Amino acid sequence: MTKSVSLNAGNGGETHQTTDADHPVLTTNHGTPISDNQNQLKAGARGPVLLEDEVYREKINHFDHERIPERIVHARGTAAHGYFECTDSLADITRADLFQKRGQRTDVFVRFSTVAGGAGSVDTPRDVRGFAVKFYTREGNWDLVGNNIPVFFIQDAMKFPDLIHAAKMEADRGYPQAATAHDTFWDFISLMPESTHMIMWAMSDRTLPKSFATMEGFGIHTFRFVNREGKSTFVKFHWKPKAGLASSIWDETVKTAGADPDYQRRDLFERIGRGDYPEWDLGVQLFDEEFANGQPYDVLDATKIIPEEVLPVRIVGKLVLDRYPDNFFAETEQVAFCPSHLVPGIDHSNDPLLQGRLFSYQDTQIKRLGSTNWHQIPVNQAKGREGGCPFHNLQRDGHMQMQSPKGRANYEPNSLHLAGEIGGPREDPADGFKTYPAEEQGQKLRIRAESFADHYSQARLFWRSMDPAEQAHIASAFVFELSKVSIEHIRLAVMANLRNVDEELARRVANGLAMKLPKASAAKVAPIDMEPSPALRIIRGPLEKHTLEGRTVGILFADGTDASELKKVKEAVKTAGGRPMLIAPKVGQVPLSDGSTISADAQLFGQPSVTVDACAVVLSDEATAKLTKEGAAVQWVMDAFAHLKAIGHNAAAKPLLDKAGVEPDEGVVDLNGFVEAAKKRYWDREPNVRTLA
Ligand code: HDE
Repeated sequence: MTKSVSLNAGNGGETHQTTDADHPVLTTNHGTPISDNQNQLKAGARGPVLLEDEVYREKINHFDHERIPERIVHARGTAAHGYFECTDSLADITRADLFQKRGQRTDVFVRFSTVAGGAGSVDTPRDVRGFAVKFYTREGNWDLVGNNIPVFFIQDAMKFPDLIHAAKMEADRGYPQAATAHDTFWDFISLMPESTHMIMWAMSDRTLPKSFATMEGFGIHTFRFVNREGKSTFVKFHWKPKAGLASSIWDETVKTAGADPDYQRRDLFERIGRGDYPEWDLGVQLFDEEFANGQPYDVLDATKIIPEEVLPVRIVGKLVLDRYPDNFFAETEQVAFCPSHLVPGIDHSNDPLLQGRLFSYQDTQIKRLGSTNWHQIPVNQAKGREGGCPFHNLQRDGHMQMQSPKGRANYEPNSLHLAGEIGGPREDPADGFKTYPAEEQGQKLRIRAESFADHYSQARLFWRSMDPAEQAHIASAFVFELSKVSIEHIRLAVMANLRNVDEELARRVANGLAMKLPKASAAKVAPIDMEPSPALRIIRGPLEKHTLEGRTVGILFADGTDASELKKVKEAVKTAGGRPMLIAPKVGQVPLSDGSTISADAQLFGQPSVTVDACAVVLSDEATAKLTKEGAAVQWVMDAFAHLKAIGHNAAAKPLLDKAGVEPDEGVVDLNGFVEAAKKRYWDREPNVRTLA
């Protein structure tokens, strides 16, 4: 029903809403049309408010209950719809529906998140990112709940509450929010040598992804594929970003948090909005028992990778995110993932971290969403076989039951169908999900396998595989984080562990802290030198991409800027696939050299250069003279230089660059060479702009 609403709804409470369009009539939750949405019901114009006002009570009551518990971890996130397309059939390896036919598409919903911060924290702390994918396959929902780092801090789920308590805000003071640089986190890490490999990743640029679209994803654990003949193959899952791997610089990410706390969710939203859909290849590492037994680590240990150079990643599909949710709460908040949600053809391994997760997620969803019926929330519903009901079973009732199943038979076996009544669904022994019948035997023990005991070889592998620029970032991150640790013995214990990773790393950290190196901690298993894996690099690694596609170029201009120069840069950026963003001291109509005016996309003070990938400065002599006295403009250029971005400028802008301390190098160019230069960061500049450990 639609009707136009009147300007002064009810008897007072003026509003300035437009009334010319047709709007649906505002009603209560129970459908009663509302005549006045501005005023409570009162006894007289200046009298007391009446308790009988159901319209007000319902509205405020619903509002009071708007918040649900935030996720205990991964509270802050954003999500998108899309599809998975099989590009290489795995029909011989798994019977999972989504991998059968080349070209076959499966709908997905993907949520990205930070781990430690609350829902209202920022997007760009140093933190692991969640990469959770719900595949709505024709044989049920499969949740691949992964991260952007292929290993984890702990080997056994028993330690998860301890890890998270140590990482989150300290119990007595309620801070720091979304940060690992504090005593309790490092205390825990220092006492858990098994966390050493993951902490190397956490201190690397991997925890500073530039955007969700430019990070890898990993299923982490070893899973099983099972084919139609019941044969099992072990599998590890990898998501490889089409936009390439790109991270931020620590100083940049800290400033981004202030400039735009929503930087990464905005980026995802805007990419999808402009049709620049984030895309990943899905790769698998497939192996058998014999391969597993031949490795110098246990494939069931989630603190270990299988280097890609040892076992190549085979690309079997692609993931495209092409639709933003209509409503953040209904979809992104209410989506609920469970690693225990499998489909025929995919099964778990005995990884004790994975096994522990199988219980935790269903448990937390019931708490968070308030009912065992959370699977009926649209974003969580199995879409099921074409034309069919999304799910059929005999589970009944519970809070917020949305279905009204027909018939008497809510038990099985039953024979009511013989009496012409509804008999209900039945199991399918031929095609239903079957657990892989792995042989198991042994005593019941609380024990860690001896094969999990090497905590340092892969941490060393990671360090030795890094580009020198990345090594400097890692050492500096340790120095920064440990500088925030106030208890000396914790710092020493961390350094004692680092000596088992690499003596030079430990020395650089000790130098950065101006502390003496302690003795190495006792390593249960002496680390070995594994062959370095260049695939682990971001900088100068196989997935680093020099491009403007998907990237934003900030163009700083002002009153009097040469109109043709401005137009030329803007067009050149567009032609190269980039997104030009015009930034000026005032956003309205900015007069240019030829008498025309143009509006800016953003104001200088609100759009610091940390928010863009490359920078152009196109100014007139007069504007430059003014802006050299404007802190925000000087800082804009100074940060662009310090964050190793390309800076293209016209001759008139040069004094601003000088004021900002910009020194000539191959990334500082005139406007003609700018677009080519803008496609990358200038890592070689870094030693000139900051002291690294
Ligand atoms: Fe999670 N994790 N986790 N986790 N996890 C949750 O489930 C848990 C682990 C991951 O966008 C919670 O719905 C345990 C590894 C992601 O909604 C909770 C253990 C990996 C998300 C939970 C782990 C992850 C979660 C909190 C140790 C990478 C966000 C809210 C055994 C493979 C999903 C929720 C989303 C969320 C438990 C370790 C990834 C409490 C017990 C390893 C991406 O159930």
